[in-house]
Amino acid sequence: MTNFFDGIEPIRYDPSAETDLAYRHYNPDEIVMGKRMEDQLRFAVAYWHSFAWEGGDPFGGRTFDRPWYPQDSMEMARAKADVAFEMFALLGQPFFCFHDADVRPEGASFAESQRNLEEIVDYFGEKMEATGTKLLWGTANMFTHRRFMAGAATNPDPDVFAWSAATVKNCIDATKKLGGQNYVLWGGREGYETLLNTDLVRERQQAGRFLQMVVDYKHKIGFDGAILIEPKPQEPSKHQYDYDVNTVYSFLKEFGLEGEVKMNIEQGHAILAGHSFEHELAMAAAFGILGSIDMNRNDYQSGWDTDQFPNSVPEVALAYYEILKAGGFTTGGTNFDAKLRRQSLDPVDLIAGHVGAMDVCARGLKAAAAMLEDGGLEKARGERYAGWDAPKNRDMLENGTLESITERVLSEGIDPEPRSGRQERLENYINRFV
Ligand code: XLS
Ligand code: NI
Ligand code: NI
Repeated sequence: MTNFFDGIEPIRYDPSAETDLAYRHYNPDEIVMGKRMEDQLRFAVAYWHSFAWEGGDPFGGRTFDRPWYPQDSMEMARAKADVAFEMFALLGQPFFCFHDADVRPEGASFAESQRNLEEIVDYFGEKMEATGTKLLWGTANMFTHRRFMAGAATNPDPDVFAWSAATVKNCIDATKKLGGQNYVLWGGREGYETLLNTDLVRERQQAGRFLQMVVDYKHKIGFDGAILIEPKPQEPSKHQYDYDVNTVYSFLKEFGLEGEVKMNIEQGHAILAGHSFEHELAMAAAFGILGSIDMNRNDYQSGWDTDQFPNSVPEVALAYYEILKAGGFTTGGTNFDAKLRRQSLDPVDLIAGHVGAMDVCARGLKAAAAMLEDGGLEKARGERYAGWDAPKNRDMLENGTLESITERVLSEGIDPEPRSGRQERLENYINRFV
């Protein structure tokens, strides 16, 4: 045991607790729509923000003071892992997620980085065995190091493409070895800053080939988790190729991968793309590619990906509504790709951030389940489209032509009668549950 979280007891479900370090809504064993709440929500801690990020922003460096800094040796990597797994246990967190660069020091060569990763993966394996914590997903950090400044798979330099392919291979191997349930690709720098120096046709081709290789490798080694792409419109690239769910879906179609790859959808990224989170979730569900979520929000005034813990029950409820409606998570879960504010220096802040977020999600999940069970929204939606149930209208959609429909409009004297969309009444309805 380290003494990092000294004085903090394991977090329990206790609605009448006096401390803020208790779950008031997250009750892992409570049944929500036929499943334990823990199995519906499938919470994960993001290793990078909680343990590797040092509190910097564009105007200032490190604010946190952690015993595993500087993060440049295997000894420190193990010290960091010790604390991480203690936090998972305190929270009762079933899952975590990591990038290679979060967990191992960068080596002097590719081979040394690879050895470092293998070593820490073995260390993780022992800890996972001992604590029961599972891996929701693994991923590669192909955006921080300067070699990736012009992209990874989409880099103009074939050597960077090669380095990236080898990196992803190692990270999929690590994920498989740890029983990871998904492998995520977020294309942080798979985009461009200026068209003046960019061949976007070529770069998209490279990204498509790269993803085909990832899928081939997954099948070759028998990794049975899902491959997920995490869309984001910009930041750090000005224009990212994986802008939003719709853009990624057409990319998957173009490269014949739509049956192979699903989405990891992040709340904050959806907003940056000019959508709501529930829009992105519903779109993915419609395409059959809803995989997992990053449940972290942004500051609505700043327009940046500020990665804050969620704290709005109504927003979260609408997201889980779409997820439950689509049948709930299978391999996916709720990852908190969230970091503390840089003034939140204390170990207890790290715990409190997660406790609050889990409670917000639990409340949202319960509200979403109640809305689905009540059926009010689906009933209203059904009524709105009921005209399409009439055989002649179904026939018009399936077999009509512009001429035959014109004929109908004239012969039946069709004259549409506008009807209320009832938005306010539906908003009031939602408010009864959240
Ligand atoms: C950054 C992304 C990143 C991915 C994992 O905006 O959200 O954290 O989730 O690479
Ligand atoms: Ni993000
Ligand atoms: Ni993310």
